[in-house]
Amino acid sequence: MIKRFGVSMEPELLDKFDSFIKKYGYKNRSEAIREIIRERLIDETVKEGGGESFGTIVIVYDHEVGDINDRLVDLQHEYTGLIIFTTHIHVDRRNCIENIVVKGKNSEISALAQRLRTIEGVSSVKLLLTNYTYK
Ligand code: NI
Repeated sequence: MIKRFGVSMEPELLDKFDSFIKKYGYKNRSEAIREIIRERLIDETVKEGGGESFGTIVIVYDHEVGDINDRLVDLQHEYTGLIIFTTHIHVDRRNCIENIVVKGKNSEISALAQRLRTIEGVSSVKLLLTNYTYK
């Protein structure tokens, strides 16, 4: 069942929203609002540590900093129940990208992402979670 409700907003914001809808090919405002709400609720679920998700953690690091390769391998071996696979890209002489695909509790995925952030030489950690329990 679908319920209707009214939304009020400034005309400038609505113009920007309509441009966004057109750019990304949404059928209408309702469809776009539903997707944005779902995304936001997933973020909240992650923050609260509830639920399970498939996720991807993308890290960028300099492989010449200290013993970073050993630290990254050791850390990933602590999470063998969470990590499905990892791909490694040699970007240039020093920089590497790893794409770590995970499935498990949001709280554990967030903890792994946070630990990756604290490793010296890691310059970027992006976490994307897809909570398949949301309709
Ligand atoms: Ni590399």
